[in-house]
Amino acid sequence: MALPDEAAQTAKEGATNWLEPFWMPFTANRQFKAHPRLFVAAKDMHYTTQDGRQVLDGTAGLWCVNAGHARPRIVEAVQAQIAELDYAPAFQMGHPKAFELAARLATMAPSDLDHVFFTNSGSESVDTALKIAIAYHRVTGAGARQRLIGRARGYHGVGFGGISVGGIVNNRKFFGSLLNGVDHLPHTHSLEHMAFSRGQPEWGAHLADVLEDMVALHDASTIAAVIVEPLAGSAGALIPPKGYLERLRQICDKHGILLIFDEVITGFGRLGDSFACERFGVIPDIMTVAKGLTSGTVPAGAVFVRKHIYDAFMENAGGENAIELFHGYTYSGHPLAMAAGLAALDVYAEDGLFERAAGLAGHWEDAIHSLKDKPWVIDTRNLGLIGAIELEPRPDAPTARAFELFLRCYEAGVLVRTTGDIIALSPPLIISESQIDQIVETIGQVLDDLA
Ligand code: PXG
Repeated sequence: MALPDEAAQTAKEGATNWLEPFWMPFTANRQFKAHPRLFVAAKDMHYTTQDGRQVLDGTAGLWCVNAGHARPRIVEAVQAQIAELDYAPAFQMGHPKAFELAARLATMAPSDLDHVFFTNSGSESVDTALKIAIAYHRVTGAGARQRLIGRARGYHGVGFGGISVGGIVNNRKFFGSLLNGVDHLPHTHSLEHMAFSRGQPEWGAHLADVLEDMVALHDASTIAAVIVEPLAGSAGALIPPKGYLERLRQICDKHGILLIFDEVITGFGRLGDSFACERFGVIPDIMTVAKGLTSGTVPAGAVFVRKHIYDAFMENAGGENAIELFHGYTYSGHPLAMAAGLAALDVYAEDGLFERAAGLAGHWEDAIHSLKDKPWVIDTRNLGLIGAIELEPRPDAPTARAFELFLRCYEAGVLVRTTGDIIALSPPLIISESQIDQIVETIGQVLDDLA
């Protein structure tokens, strides 16, 4: 691939490959650098590749560009913000847009999830939520509650807290002993019991009862919180069984355990409501978001807490000048992120994008399940504007078949995401029915001649 002029000027003397210095995240670096795939522009539903091709975005970037690419309102808000107030100190000082966005988010979230702590990513949101949960018990006199419970196949980002409660083996096994005192619930996915379910599977609510076994083993007085994704995204779109989240909520209530929903993927309309907790009618004590908060435009995340949690910190911290929570980031509530977040919420509301996602869900479901009888397909599943197609792995090479499909779809002009042998789809909420059909037809054609 030709070296762009600018990169040529800055490339190190003698560098054989200008792509070499960037150590890419969660990427097969050697494969990529031998066969680069570069996007140079994006607008609405499409990326433009470096060689000038249009690629339909079937994944909203990485599950984040919910409003579609380069929406003028968001672009202009960020441009204006950097000229007006580029940065303001985040500790002991503030700027109006952080308060304004927190207030809008609090109004948008159900129940009394009405206080918002800003971060810069989903990983930071998760580690913040775990720390708030443990500290909450300490400030309310239950400091022995330190144990955290996650779930197998859970993804909660890449901080040490997040990988400790997470349950994706490759994300954990290289990184030492992780946090102490963490247990994992079983995941809820079973091809035997739920293959080809439309929407929420009927089977699996009883798996929440394993939490009772953990309480019996450790005693509730040692357990701070349970964290789950309402719908597990990264593991390949594992849809929660009917009644499962309700049961988790009941058991947590019974034992004074905080329930954390990680809504980094499910927040901001992905399932047709503002948040998954609203859709499922199950309210967590703490909720993490990122991605769609700014429609992917500026890195940002947030943690919502219910009123009693915030109040506990305010009431137990000592005198008025005492800091209530020793936690925060240089860029908590960064002006560019706040401007982007406010503009994204405007676009979501004005274009009715959450309702649009809900309205498209039926067509999306039919489209995803139309791939049921294609070669190698062992499951199709969906909820809201999330879909997954699970492939039979090649016996000698797990993940290879799905990766090849990903490459071929990209060549055919459609961006999909694969995890293991699962194709995960999550388009921007502005997608049209014919674009949904294009995604599914492309995948179908690729499957037809995939070995
Ligand atoms: N929690 C959840 C539920 C996530 O999905 C994170 C936390 C971490 O967010 P940050 O912003 O730190 O990356 C995530 C991120 C994929 C994929 O294709 C998923 C994520 C990120 C990148 C790729 O499955 N989820």
